[in-house]
Amino acid sequence: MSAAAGSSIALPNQDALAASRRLMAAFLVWGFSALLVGASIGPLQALNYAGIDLYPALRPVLQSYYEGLTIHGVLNAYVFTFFVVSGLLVYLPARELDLAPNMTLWRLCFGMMAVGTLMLLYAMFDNSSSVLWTFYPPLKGSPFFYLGMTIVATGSLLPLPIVLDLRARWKARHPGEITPLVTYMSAATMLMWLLAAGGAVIELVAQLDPWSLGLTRTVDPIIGRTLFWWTGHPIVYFWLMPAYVSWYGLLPRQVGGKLVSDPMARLTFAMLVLFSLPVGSHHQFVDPGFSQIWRGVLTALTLSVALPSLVTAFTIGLTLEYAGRLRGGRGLFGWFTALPWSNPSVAAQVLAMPTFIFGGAGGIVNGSWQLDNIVHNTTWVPGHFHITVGTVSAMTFMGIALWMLPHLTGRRLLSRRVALLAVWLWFIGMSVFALGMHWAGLYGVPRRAWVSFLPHSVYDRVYGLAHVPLALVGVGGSILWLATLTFYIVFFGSLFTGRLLAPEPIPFAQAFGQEEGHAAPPSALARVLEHLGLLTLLTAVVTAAAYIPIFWPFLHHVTAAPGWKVW
Ligand code: HAS
Ligand code: CU
Repeated sequence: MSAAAGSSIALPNQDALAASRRLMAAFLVWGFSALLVGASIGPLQALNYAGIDLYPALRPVLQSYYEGLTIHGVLNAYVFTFFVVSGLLVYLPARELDLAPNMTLWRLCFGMMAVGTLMLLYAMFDNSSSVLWTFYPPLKGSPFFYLGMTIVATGSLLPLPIVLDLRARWKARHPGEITPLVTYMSAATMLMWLLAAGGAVIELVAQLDPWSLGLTRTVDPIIGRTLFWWTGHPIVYFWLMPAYVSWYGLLPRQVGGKLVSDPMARLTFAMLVLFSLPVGSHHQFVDPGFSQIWRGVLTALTLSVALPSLVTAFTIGLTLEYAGRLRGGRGLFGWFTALPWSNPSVAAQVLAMPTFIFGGAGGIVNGSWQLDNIVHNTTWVPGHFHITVGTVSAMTFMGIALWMLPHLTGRRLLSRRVALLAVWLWFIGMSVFALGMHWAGLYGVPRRAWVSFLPHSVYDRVYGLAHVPLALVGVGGSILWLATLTFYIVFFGSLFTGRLLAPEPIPFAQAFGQEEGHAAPPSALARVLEHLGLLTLLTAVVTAAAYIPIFWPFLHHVTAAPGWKVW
């Protein structure tokens, strides 16, 4: 039951509810369809590292490893996540507050991202834009790629005014109360994204769009990269925070317990807003133009961004333990095995957690300047992000889809067993794959390399030492292919099943101290953290303080590079 239930706010009428359910379903289906295409290409890349080159068999659909990798990265990292997040961060707050969202803006968001996606698909599948997900200049793709990316990125900002409007309308009727938790977390995520998206939008509008259209002849690569990472680091929290919305705001009820601390959830989100922004250049430890002092500062700042996730590990860990003990779990780990593992939505989200412990530890290695010199640009880095975005975000979004599809469509899930099989296969496949990628990275195997294109004798000579980890990569990728297949049988199959007898509710969680239907008296911490506007302003100031010294010398020594097409 929502925190606002029982209050004087009128429910949106049935037509409005049905319309918002339909649009949310459209966001889910588009997002997951993008993941289907993106994820289907993944095993080819895994087999590439295992020395098996399947690309020649795929012409003319895919010309090269690099084309496939670009489609994989763009569809999974941008299109899948943006659609799912832009749906969830409007739908969940609107339902929590029992208010109708601004449907015009929400439809515009969907429409812009859909048009942008079609442009990206066109530019990628005609092999004009194999510039990978980071689209670093001076690699030069077609205008459709950059314009499509600009439209998708701009569209992804539209949930911000919608959620702020919902919050303002709710606050007008509840003077003095603090924002209900899911809405708070959604608004914080979107405010973070507003500040974060600035870098890529400036890069696209000021540099890459005019350059690809032929209006300018050259481009400055280091300014482009720095603008990219201003967005490219915090974007990972635009993938993570919506997963945390589910872990804090929904999962506690799904496991049959309560969230142990509402203020800790708010603190986590406030810290994520503040700490995500100034650290983007930790992706540039080996780029020229950064002083030693800056590299040291970036290392320290990066360690701070791990703090909110450490808080999450303890808060969610305790929340799960509480639920497990309520369910009769005993002993050191009995609570863990007592969780409702037969619920595939729960299994998907909880399995992502132990994986993320390793993802987080690897992140701390990456964030340490000296250690990053060992792993940078090796397969270690994609190993890291497959057990972060590829598990925490992807598995949590899958877990959400598994209760949300029945909730939205009124139809039952095709099969809980097949769904369970899918999430376990995803977990096992991703773990094996990531183990191999990290391990191979320590042998210096480069990321983003079409190694299987080499003659076998050369491949064996150069990568022979790493053959065990590279075989694991191939095996993990193949298991992931099975996981994808089984998940999509359930996902699409569930759109055509029989009707549910009773509607599937949204599992909004209660926190300790809250009674069903009544908001808790807010803690002092929650009251302080309620000032999201001030937090955003502070973050903007800190971000400017971090980036002005970085950009200043670059703007005074501009490099004019012509475009390259190397594929
Ligand atoms: Fe990262 C590179 C640093 C987190 C994604 N990262 C990447 C790239 C991506 C990415 C996509 O500093 C590659 C970009 C590219 O193409 O070049 N990352 C970090 C740090 C963190 C971190 C410090 N990354 C993420 C998340 C991502 C993500 C989250 C996606 C969603 N990353 C880096 C750095 C690089 C980098 C450098 C550049 C490397 C290079 O050389 O290029 C931190 O936020 C991590 C904090 C996380 C934790 C873990 C907490 C654990 C939790 C689970 C709890 C478990 C429970 C269960 C409750 C401290 C919350 C318990 C029960 C049991 C019984 C087990
Ligand atoms: Cu980063």
